Amino acid sequence: MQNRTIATHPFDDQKPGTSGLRKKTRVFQQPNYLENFVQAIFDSLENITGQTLVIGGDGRYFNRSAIQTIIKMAAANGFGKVIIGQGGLLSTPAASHLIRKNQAYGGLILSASHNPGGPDEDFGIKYDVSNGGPAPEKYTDAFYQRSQTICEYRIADLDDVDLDTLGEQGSDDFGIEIIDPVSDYAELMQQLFDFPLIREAIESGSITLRFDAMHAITGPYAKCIFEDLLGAAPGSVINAIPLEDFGGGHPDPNLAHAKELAETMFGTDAPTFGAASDGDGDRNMILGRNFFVTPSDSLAVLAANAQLIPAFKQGLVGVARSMPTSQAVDRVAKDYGIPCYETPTGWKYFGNLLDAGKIALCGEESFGTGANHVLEKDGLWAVLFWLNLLAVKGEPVSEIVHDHWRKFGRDIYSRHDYEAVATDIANGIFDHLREQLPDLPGQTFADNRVKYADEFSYKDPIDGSISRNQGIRIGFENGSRIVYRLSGTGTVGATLRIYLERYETDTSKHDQDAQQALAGLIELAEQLCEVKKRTGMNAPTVIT
Ligand code: VG1
Ligand code: CO
Repeated sequence: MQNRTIATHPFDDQKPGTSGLRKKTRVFQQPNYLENFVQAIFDSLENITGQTLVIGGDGRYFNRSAIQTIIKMAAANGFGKVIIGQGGLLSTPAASHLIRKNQAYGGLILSASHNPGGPDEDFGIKYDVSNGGPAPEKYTDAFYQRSQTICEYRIADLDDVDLDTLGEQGSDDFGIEIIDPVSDYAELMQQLFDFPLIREAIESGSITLRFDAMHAITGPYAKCIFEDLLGAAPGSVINAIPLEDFGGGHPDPNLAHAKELAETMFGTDAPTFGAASDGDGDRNMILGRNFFVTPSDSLAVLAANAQLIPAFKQGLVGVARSMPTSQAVDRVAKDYGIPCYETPTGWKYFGNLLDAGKIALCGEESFGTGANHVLEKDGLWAVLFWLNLLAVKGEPVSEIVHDHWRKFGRDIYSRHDYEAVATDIANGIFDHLREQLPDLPGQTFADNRVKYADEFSYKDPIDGSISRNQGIRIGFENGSRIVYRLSGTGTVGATLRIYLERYETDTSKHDQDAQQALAGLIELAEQLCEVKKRTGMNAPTVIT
């Protein structure tokens, strides 16, 4: 095997965001762009010689060719072995599991998650460390630093690898193993949940199921788990074949993008349970018949009922949520007397807490839920958790959530996204908000008296690292909150996210429409940030 060293020049924009580096596919396809970033990662890691690297992606356009390049670079940089999902496919949680199971050094996951795919859409790459979790900030900072000074990369003169044939290829000093992407993951799920009980509920017809894989990575996993192992009727998994462009849609599991599923679940003769996942399989959307479960509520319901699931028989040691996620799970933690941590947005901040055994369950408002079985959020795992719960309780989804609200109150919640805002306007909005922060506490807007107004920063309780500027929070005496953040996953301009929540204990008001219930806060949020005024947009691009 001949290694070559190729001269290159830095690109100035290789700073990883909330979850890896995401750019337009054509940016990644520029000569040396992918190579530079991969070499910057390899250069930042220590002692990789002879180690194992897991590689896989969500199957989007450019996945296969990126994987061929990465394999050759891994060989030239001294890795001893690569483990690759067949066809170059691995869901993010499955990749995390494989890293852990094989005691690999780390993994490279090719995905831009819920962003659309194709030659004119998005591509992405992220690195997971040996615990199977996303590289913490100290790594991603190092990757970026290295990318700014890089002047060469190393690549081996290897033939393209046959990604489709299972088994071992390669040589004694560089092993290449193509594995079935689904089987290890499906086996893990069977250890965590009561499959016979769920199967019985599905076979008896008490649970009827529709899962929308959105032409993304979870198709083959969902077919195996729901249809083959749990006996759901063939066709229960829709849009099951991963496509390079996800069929032209956004593989983003929300009511706006998972239209087909939403129509079914809110139509006549809806199944009792519906769910969807995103491009790389780490997000989940949960629906009942005629009922949408907000991700923040889902996290709280799972936390409150965790002991009904085999994996959590002993209860939870602690929970965590990202800062903008609603405070619903805090109420459960308080009731159970367990700690609840508040972290910045992005799964990488949960890793230390999970690893240190401080928490067993965590989640984000952006349709992400997960636990300590892998160190990524896990879409199908969350769906199985709900199925297990439904099988134990024998109640409809809406009843379970209403019961929860009766006990804990409802945190009425919504997120408004303004996409593709010009960067200078977005910065202006934040400067304007920052100027107001010192004067807000004590002011009253309608029935909302401001308790605190600040910019969130987080000190990791395990390694003491500090992450600043993680979003602006305005909290009110009555428990309501408005949070403003700029997205770190977009590829065009800036995306402003406004998170709104209001706490409601009056059960007669629990069925209110969230947009109506939050109307006052929505108006106040605009008054304070002026996004509509400054951009000329008259409505959010997406409301979830
Ligand atoms: C978004 C979500 C965040 C999530 C991240 C990655 O980030 O808000 O909660 O962790 O996507 O999820 P941002 O910076 O755009 O708000 V995924 O499924 O895209 O890997
Ligand atoms: Co994702």
